[in-house]
Amino acid sequence: MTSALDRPHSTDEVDVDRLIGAVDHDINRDPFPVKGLDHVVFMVGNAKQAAHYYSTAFGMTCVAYRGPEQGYRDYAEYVLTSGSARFVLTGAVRPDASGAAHVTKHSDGVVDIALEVPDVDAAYAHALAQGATGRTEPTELTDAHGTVRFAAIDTYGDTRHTLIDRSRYTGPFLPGFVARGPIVDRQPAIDAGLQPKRFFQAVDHIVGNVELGKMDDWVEFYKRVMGFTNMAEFIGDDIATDYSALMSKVVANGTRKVKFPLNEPAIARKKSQIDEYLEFYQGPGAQHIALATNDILASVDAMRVAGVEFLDTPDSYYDDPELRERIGQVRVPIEELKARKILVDRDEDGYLLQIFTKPVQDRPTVFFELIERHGSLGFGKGNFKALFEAIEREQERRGNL
Ligand code: TYF
Ligand code: FE
Repeated sequence: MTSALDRPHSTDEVDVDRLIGAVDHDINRDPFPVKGLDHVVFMVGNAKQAAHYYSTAFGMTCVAYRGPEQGYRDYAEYVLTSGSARFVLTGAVRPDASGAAHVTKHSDGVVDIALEVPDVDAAYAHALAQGATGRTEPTELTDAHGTVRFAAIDTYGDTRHTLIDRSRYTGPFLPGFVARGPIVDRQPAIDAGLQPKRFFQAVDHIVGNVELGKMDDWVEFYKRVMGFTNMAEFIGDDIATDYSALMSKVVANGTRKVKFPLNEPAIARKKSQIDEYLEFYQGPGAQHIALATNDILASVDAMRVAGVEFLDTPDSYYDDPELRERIGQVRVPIEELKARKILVDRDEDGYLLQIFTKPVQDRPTVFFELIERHGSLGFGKGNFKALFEAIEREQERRGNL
């Protein structure tokens, strides 16, 4: 359907910084310099099957592994990448490993949002001096590929931020991990033009859900501990009570490579989707991970073929003359977006295309977003109404509204 379209290709030469809306900024002047997102760790019930899912349905490539075979007796861990995005899928091998209790309580979820920093000791000391709770003291691991230094601090719920310096390391992930090849061979599908080489090239932002009344505390946490600043986009009282049933503010580091929207439930006419999350996740946690792509049409097509379910958007969204007026010219005809239920928003800096998956586990908790930015540094404010109506239709189907 889209072969004749103006389609970007060659994902190898993609400018990842542009895809995620990064801006010029010297991190060396920051109180807490952050180079970018290093990796995201998911604690899952069955890492072997999760690694297969993220390989087939998200087009990721397994690059490293550690488990009982390496003498790591409690867990099996698979490292998958897609461009600069790196996911670690961790599954307990023994019932007394703490990860098993984590899965019992939360089901599959994000345990660690790891940040790459130039100086682990300085970052950890600064964080603790600003009131953060230390989880792991600075630690060094060395093998034939070099040295990695890391520490970790607590954030919302049972989530942590590992702070890692891998500038002196050339191995596949961390000491202890062995290189491992892809789990599925996607090459024939790529060669046949059925799949893009990568479905996404980077993590754009990770959203945290926190309890009622706690959003501003967590905004202050990221400002104080990490020197992050507020981005303009937020969902305030007005939007919350009318249709979103949530409040949201965004904090980001100086380069905008690391962006953390923070949501709390709002008292509205309907049960908040954030309350539904907090109930099923048994507390605060990561709600959605937005994945940056340079070809959202190809990514959505490939993911749908692989069985990923996306939120529905009614045709009326696309047929509204006000939308066409607001959006103006984008790189594809609106009909191509309508066919895939992709949302579009424009602000003073440019436009963005975005779409949301349904939750990716049985509990209505973690989901993903695909985002294709064209200048816009926003989060789709113009889509909030259509998006939250779609989420509420799903809540209703689950009997949680
Ligand atoms: O990250 C964001 O802010 C957008 C919008 O529950 C959004 O993706 C905000 C809250 C939410 C779902 C999406
Ligand atoms: Fe988002």
